[in-house]
Amino acid sequence: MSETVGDFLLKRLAEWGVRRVYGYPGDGINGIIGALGRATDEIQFVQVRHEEMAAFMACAHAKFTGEIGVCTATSGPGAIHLLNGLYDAKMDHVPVVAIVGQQARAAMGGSYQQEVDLLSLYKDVAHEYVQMASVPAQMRHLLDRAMRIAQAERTVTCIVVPNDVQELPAIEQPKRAHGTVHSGIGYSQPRVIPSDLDLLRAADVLNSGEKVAMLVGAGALHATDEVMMIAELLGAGVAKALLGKAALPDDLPYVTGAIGLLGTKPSYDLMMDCDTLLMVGTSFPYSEFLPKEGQARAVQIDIDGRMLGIRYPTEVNLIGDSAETLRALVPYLKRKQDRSWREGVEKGVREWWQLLEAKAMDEANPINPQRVFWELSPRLPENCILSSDSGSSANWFARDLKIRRGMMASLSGNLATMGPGVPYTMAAKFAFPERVAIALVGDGAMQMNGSGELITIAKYWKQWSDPRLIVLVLHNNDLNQVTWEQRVLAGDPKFQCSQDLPDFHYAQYAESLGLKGILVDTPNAIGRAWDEALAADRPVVIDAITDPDVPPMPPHITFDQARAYASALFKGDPNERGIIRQTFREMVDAILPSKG
Ligand SMILES: Cc1ncc(C[n+]2csc(CCOP(=O)(O)OP(=O)(O)O)c2C)c(N)n1
Ligand SMILES: [Mg+2]
Repeated sequence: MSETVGDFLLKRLAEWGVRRVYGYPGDGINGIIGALGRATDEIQFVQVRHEEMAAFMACAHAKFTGEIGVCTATSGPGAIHLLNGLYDAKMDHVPVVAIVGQQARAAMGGSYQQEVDLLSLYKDVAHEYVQMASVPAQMRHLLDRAMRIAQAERTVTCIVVPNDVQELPAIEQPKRAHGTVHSGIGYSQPRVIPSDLDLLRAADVLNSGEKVAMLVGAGALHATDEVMMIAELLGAGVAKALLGKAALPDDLPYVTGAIGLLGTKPSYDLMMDCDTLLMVGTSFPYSEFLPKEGQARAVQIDIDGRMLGIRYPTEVNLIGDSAETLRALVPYLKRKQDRSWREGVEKGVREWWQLLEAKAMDEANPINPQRVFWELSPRLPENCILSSDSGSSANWFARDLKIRRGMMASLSGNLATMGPGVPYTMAAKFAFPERVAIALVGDGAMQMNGSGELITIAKYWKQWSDPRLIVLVLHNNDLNQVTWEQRVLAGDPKFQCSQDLPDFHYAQYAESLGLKGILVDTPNAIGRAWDEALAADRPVVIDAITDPDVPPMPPHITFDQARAYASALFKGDPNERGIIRQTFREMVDAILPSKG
């Protein structure tokens, strides 16, 4: 059989260095799936339960490896299913290429079955590059450009391939003629450093401040040493945006941890009291957690000029790679002699960790979710990879987990979608089968799609050299994060019709799939459950029965929020008694942070 367009597409993908494609078949991509079947030595096809999961996995592959993630789906419904995961990648600025099928060319425009206008549908998510192949001679440059643009722009690109085109004989190299395109392979990241003049302007701002705050995000993940070096010179405290959790280890005394609604009090204090702000690789959105306009002079570093100067009126905007730019700044910076600001930050951080421990050890009914995270921290294996879902788990992930050097951690930062926890973790295992991967997810996210994807884990785990993949389910029978947002932000009591979740036995279900399931329903069993899961010979689901009345509250609440919250209770919240009990415990902790 001669080489088809589908075969050539895969050969070219392999030449680009792609080793894995996440997806789900359908007759819109028969010609590509058939080719995948012939190319198994080069590229592994990972079959998911739902195309959205394939896109989440491609996104997580990109986040954890720095390489392009690739996913594929059939025309119409399959392509539609991919979208949410693709938006996750686009909004968190990681490169993903989607290869989707389409009806045969002759049918298009005929309101044919499964014919969806994919170029229009994908025009937003893949706006940097979405193209359809009409003839075999296009295949080479469409793929080359999709791969290169995804990397150059750190975004999602898409190629649409009608199913009949996939089966045609390949044209690897178009004849040289007017109207043909001749493309090649390869992309290397340029070295991007601001000009000396701009570095000098930035240094001037940073040198003249006395109370320097730093905020680091995903763009600083590869700049740990540089961020530490600058923080040391400037006597700064460093707060972390959610996606930058792994940029700095939490055992550094001046790291104030997460910022924002899911953040910490020392991060809040850092921002409220600083006179100078240095933002590195972050587009953290909430202005109420940043200094007031006029309070601080600010410098921002980002590799993408479009992301500069949009969160705070920064005085100096540096386009550059974070590590390179910080290194280039060093010679211009003067070490701050007065360390009193830094000492104050460190004191706040010490007290905060004590408070968090006290909060985690509070009794709850039956389990305090904070304690589940608190007990995990010292047990985290070296180099493990953590993925959180959206929900209350993201609060405890952000605040309570003490990350160490060498670990990775991610979640859906900007889209903040439910559902990526389990697929991210699986992508982590495919990319790094020798490392432990842990998903931290709510029961709502588990019911939405994690439970389906456990079947995929059951299908593949034996391929991984270290089979340890752990899914922690916070089993609170509630869409807890939103229940609390409704109380605190809107002043509405819990609406059980929308917030209660049906009960489900996650551990038993895991066992039914040949995985290990551990039910944890008393606080004393938490540590043992983590030990057992980390020593297991197969993937584990920890089903932790947690208390929905423990408030996943911001570090401080405003007067309006407190009033809304109180009025929600007076309106007859079904959980009123439990909430008052837990809130009282938390208040006592804040007053007496070092109690037991
Ligand atoms: C796809 C999607 N739907 C809805 C939301 C809104 N939302 C954010 S968190 C959340 C609740 C999650 O519940 P669960 O997974 O049980 O976690 P919990 O907060 O209870 O720990 C909801 C509904 C979202 N972010 N994404
Ligand atoms: Mg829940």
